[in-house]
Amino acid sequence: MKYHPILSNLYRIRRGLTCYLLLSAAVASAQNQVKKANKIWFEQPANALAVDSKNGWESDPEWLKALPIGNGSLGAMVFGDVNRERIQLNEMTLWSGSFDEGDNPAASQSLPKIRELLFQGKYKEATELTNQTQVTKGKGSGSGNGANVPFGCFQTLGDLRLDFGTDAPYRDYHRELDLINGIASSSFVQNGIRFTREIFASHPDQAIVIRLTADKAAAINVLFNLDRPERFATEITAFHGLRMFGVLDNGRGGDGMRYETQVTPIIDGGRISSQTKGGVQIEGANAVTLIVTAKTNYKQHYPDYTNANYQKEHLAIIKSAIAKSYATLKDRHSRDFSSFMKRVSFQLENDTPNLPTNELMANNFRSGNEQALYPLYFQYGRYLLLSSSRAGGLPANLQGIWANKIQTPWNGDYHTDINVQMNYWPAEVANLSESHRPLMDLIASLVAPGSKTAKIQYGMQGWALHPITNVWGYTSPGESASWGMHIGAGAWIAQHVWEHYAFTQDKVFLRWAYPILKGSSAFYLDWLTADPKTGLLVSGPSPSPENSFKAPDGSTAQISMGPSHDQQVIYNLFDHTLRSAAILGLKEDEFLNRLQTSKAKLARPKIGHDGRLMEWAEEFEEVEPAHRHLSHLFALYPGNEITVGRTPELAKAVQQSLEKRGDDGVGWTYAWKIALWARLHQGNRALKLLNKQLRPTADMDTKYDGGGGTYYNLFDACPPFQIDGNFGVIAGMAEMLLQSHEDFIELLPALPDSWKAGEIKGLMARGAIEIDLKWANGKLLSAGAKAKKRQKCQIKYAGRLLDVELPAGKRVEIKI
Ligand code: FUC
Repeated sequence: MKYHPILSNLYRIRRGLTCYLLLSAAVASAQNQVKKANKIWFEQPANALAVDSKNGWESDPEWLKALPIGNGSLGAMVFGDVNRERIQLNEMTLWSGSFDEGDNPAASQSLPKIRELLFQGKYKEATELTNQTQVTKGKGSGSGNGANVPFGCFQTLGDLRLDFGTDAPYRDYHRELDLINGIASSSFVQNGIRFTREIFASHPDQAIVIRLTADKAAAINVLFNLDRPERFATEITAFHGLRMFGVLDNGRGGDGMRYETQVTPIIDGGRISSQTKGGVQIEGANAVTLIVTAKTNYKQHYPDYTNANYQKEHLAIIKSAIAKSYATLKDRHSRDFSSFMKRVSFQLENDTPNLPTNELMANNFRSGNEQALYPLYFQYGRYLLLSSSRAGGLPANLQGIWANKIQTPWNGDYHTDINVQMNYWPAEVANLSESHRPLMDLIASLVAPGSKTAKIQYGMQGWALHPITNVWGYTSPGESASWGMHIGAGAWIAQHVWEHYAFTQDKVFLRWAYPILKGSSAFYLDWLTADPKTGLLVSGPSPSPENSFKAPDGSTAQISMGPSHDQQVIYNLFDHTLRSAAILGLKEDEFLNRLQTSKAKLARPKIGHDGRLMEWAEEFEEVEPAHRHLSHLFALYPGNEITVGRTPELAKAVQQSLEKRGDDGVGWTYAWKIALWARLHQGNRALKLLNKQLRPTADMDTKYDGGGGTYYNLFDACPPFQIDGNFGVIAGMAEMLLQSHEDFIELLPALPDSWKAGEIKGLMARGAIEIDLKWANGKLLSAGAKAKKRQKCQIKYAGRLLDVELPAGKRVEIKI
């Protein structure tokens, strides 16, 4: 085709321009790719005005679109809304209730009778007597609604609201959560001005820091105030800010925990035009920094949980934070946060364009293979653990550190019959060992009240724990035999002490923690009783967590003698206590000898006639064959007594049980099933469950089955929101790529077919060994190992076992 010279020139210019545009688009997209990896991002705000926290959980769906930040002590949900922003606040220790004397001194008298009845098959009578004599004599958890009983409830600290005094339209909206640096931000153009907001929760400075900026001078006008659904007052502070304070219910109609939170503004240009206890108005600023701090008068110390110095400590935090520039605060925070997050990197072959997170979720729902989503979800789980669990603080509770209500579901407590343990399954393998420490401290803090429970309730030595605990050292049974008698909780939670050692090889820690293991073992040595039929030692009365069966006397029962779960966790504890004593070079004594003998006499897992691993000592008919709990499969995961290689028959029985349980459940059930299938080396099945859990949901109604799914902001839906699913899923993903629960480290033990190529760096194996892996076409390309201490170990891949010698602190290429 011929063009007029002018046209032809124009054509060339246009072609050049197109090429240039295409090229620059490609460069920009590559830059975006880098920029947006490890970021959760959306193109819409969460609606801060839809409801407020006064209206209760069910009516606050936008909260599940907000983005979480936290420093293990302070947490916040950031809506990213434009004209009226809501930042819902939490402080980790903020609990109603108080210490409760819930143990029952009359319990021990009836214990032998209950055991006799159970051994005789009289379940109905045994259950009645248990409910009369063994359960807590207090109000227990308040049936999961304990805000106004002594058990108490983890509660919202309230809302910080920012009113920008305009309803003008906006465009180019973007909000994101940078998982590596721990910064949430939003940005948009309004009235021709680009506004940017950043917010982070700093661990080094113990403050939430908010930064409001604009690309035009004097453009920021904002009114901020604080409120809470109940029990609060506000006042102006000496720092031109606001203070909100109050006292919670101690569960007996009196004063409980005291709290205060302060917002301190630092303005660049402009002025504070009015200041009342109802709000502080800033006008015409170039930039604004808001420093949000909070403290309660709580101290984790039995029997007096009060810290009288909390206000002084708070003031010191505020003074230190406001003395720093925004750049300094941000730099200190990013360096701290990213130093943990950067330990692990994870990519799968990813040819999908950069998409907002909700679109990645939708893609995965359609294809079951959105390769960009899995690593993002994995890093998000690490992000959530780091944000809700930092050394020196309390452990992540049922909702981590994020709760928007006065009555948080199940009190936002520490459920010790799966949930709090699951929270910490990824801690070591995902290279966040320091985040495991708050759990160690919680366990240590339960020794004193748990010893009281063991003594008063059962007349036994050591310390005992049942299926729930709180910040007030609750160790008594729950309020019903059906679930509240779960006595395996102590042994189960103590597994974490051993795992922390196994991964870190920290002997100083083990020496510190040994009394925890010894005290728990001492309790079970007294607690176990000989089964008159077999002579073997069994635990009971105790349920297999929350499950029911049809008893021989025709009743529907939960408690029995020797439920498999108890037997397994107690075996696990005895084994770890004995191993720890040997590592610490402790001399054999009466206690250790008794432990050795009792371990050998414990009733062990049995296979039923249908090939399944038995959940109870007898083959009872189940009430709910697909029940959400998988407690009797503990020995495969998170335990290691059953393995595919060492105990193939038992592993087959676990598989049979899993098949029968089906692929359904609530959020944390999916998580557990992913890990179990991974331990069975069935990566495709694990991925199937992962995809089921990643299906988008907005359902907030409490479910006991037929639940699961993932909310818009990637929080786990039990439902309702429960963070154990987030943590358990990533622990399961780690098991798909690396296992170290036997005497060797296994690489890519359960890689799904569709994860053809990828790379993960920084996962931890037991023995304090950091592993990196790269694979393509489903085959390992390269692997590296870096050990903390010089050691010999065995590494396995595709059935081959390699002996390797690792130097201390140096990466070694593994040729396998
Ligand atoms: C256990 C589970 C429930 C829920 C609750 C917090 O009771 O059985 O599904 O997760 O804990």
